[in-house]
Amino acid sequence: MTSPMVSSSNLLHRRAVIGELLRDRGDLLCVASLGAPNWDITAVGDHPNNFPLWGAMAASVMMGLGLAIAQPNRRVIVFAGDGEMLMSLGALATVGAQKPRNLSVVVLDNERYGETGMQKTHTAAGVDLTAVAKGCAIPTCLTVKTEAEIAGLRRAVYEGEGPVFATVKIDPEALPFVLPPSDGVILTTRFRQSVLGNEALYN
Ligand SMILES: Cc1ncc(C[n+]2csc(CCOP(=O)(O)OP(=O)(O)O)c2C)c(N)n1
Ligand SMILES: [Mg+2]
Repeated sequence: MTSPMVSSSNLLHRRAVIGELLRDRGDLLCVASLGAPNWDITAVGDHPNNFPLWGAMAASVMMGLGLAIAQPNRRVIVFAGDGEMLMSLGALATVGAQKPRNLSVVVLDNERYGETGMQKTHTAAGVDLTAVAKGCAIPTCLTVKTEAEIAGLRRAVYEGEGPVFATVKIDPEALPFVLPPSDGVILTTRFRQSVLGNEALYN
C-alpha cells in the first residue's frame, strides 16, 4: 500500500512527519537544528514561534531545554538531525537530570550528514539514540518507523508528560531548500515578541 508519508524504500518522509507534528500546533514553541530540519519546519509553514538555528550545530537540545525551563506553561519541541544529536549527546543527560515536563526532542534520523554530502553517521552503524536517551533517564523514549506510530508520537508531544525523546527513522532524501529568515536579529526579535508579547520590545 502506498502513502504520501512513506517512500518507495518504506521509510518515512521527513516533511510529512514534521507536517503532522506541527499541524494545529497551538502555542507550541519549535526549535530546529541546522540544515535540513530548518528547511523542513519552514517548508510546512514558517511561524513566529519557530527558532531555526542555522549554523549553530549541537545547540538545539540545550536551546530547547532552556526554553522549556523558562516557559514552563508552554510545550516545546526540538527537531534535531541525527548528526546534530550525535554531536550533543551530553545534552540528553542534562534533559534527563532536569526532566522538564513540557519538552519533546524528536530526532530526524536519516543515518546521514545530509547537509554536507550525505556521509553516513554512526546511527548507520547501529548506534541507537533512543537507547542513549533511555540511559540518560528520559522517561518516555520511542523509536518511530511507521506511519501508524506517528499518532502516538503526536499524543506524546501535545498531551504526554515530558520529557519525551523520539528517534524517527526517515528516508535519506535531499529536498529543495525552503529557507527561513536568515538574519539572527530578525529571528530572535520575532520569536521573543511572539512568546513574550510587547514586553519583549522593552527588555
Ligand atoms: C560545529 C560544526 N561542525 C560541522 C558543521 C557542518 N555541518 C553542517 S550541517 C551538518 C550535518 C548535519 O547532519 P544532521 O544533523 O544529521 O542533519 P540532516 O541534514 O542529515 O537532516 C554538518 C556536519 C557545522 N555547521 N558546525
Ligand atoms: Mg542526518
